[in-house]
Amino acid sequence: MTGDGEMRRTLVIMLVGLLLLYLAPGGLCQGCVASFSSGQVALHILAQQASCSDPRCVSANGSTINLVRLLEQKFKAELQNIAIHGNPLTNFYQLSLDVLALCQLNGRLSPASTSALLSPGHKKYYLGGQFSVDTAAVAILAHICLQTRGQPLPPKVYKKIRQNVQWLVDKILAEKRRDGEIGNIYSTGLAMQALSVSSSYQKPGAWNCLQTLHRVLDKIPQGTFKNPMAASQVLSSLENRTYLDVSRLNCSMDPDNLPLSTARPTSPTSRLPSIRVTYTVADGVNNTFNDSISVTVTQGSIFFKVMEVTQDKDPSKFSFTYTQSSWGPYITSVQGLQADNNHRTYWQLLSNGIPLSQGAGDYVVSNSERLEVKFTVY
Ligand code: B12
Repeated sequence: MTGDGEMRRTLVIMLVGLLLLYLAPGGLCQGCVASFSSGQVALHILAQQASCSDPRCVSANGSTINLVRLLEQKFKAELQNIAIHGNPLTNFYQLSLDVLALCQLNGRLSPASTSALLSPGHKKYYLGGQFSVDTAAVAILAHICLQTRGQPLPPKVYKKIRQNVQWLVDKILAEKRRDGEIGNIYSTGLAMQALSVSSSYQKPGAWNCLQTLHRVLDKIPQGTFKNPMAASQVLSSLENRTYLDVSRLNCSMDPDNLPLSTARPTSPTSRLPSIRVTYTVADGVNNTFNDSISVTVTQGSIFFKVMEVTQDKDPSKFSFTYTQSSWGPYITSVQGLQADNNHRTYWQLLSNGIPLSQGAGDYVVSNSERLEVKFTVY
């Protein structure tokens, strides 16, 4: 296969997952697109571009949508929200995705204000006191795009972009662990992309790419990337590609067939033993409640199952709501107490007091485990 063909195939696979997650069976519907967050529009644009469809001309219920124009509007709304409330409508991960997509598609974007927007800042790059490697990684890709898209930058802006990238690279490198992971295993793929396009900002030997690669490869057989979003975010770095390659495709090449695999039939499982776990729901912000229960579930059950079982047992204490997101079920309320982006509150998942690095739909619980969902400020 040609280099371009190969590159395209990788990008299509990595982004088509995202696309499929969002696309309604008959294509995009105009109402749905309008309700997308800015980052969702940005991901759509990258996915369309990676599959050689024009994001400026996407068919939706008989008419066409210009996703780049739409993203410009959504991005403007994010900036307005920051000006009024001090917070974006979403988060800085999505703002970085927005800049990345607008930059790649030559959308309207001021490099001067963008470099100020993505400059170092605690509220931007920290979630719950923890540096967000994922956010920093996408921000680096966005900055490198601005630097390399061929439009001359005023010296002051150029300098600001360099300073931002240097800070982000140093911060990411500080999150490198002995085993090669950067942040946690789910941020490692994005961090690899970012570090691979910013080598001129790193001292020689500052990052051992091969060690990180081996760490990721070792985790694949353990099912660590079974979640389609986790797979899509790690895949490009395994192929030595980055999201910046999306705009470097040669779409006049003959399209390669997409090797979409069909789901393997699962073999029937024999009766599994039961395990016992304790489950606590707590308001960690205003301390209005703290309720625990001990329940039995089948071995191999996910966190979400425990939540359902306890809800059935005692809905007054353990009722909850969730929304379906690209990563699976996202817990939005427990005992009627709603997470609220404007107040930076969310329902945090913990096991034996330690925050989980997977969601309720993926995390498999073990016998005697102390599970908790805790209302927390990030
Ligand atoms: C911002 C963010 C958050 C914010 C979301 C609110 C906000 N201000 O936007 C906060 C801090 C609240 C958060 C919470 C959690 N997060 Co988070 N989050 C992210 C981050 C950095 C960006 C998400 C985003 O905007 N994506 C772009 C938009 C376009 O996609 P989207 O699907 O529409 O985004 C929404 C959902 O992803 C949802 N969301 C955010 N995190 C998670 C986690 C899970 C498991 C689910 C189902 C949904 C979800 O919120 C997004 C905004 O509305 C990602 C990083 C990444 N690599 O993706 C991590 C990430 C998705 N989160 C992760 C985790 C583990 C969690 C928690 C489970 C942590 C915990 N121990 O409690 C909780 C979710 C618990 C719950 N209530 O169900 C992991 C998921 C890994 C995995 N294999 O499942 C990631 C990849 C970070 C990481 N490297 O570990 N998160």
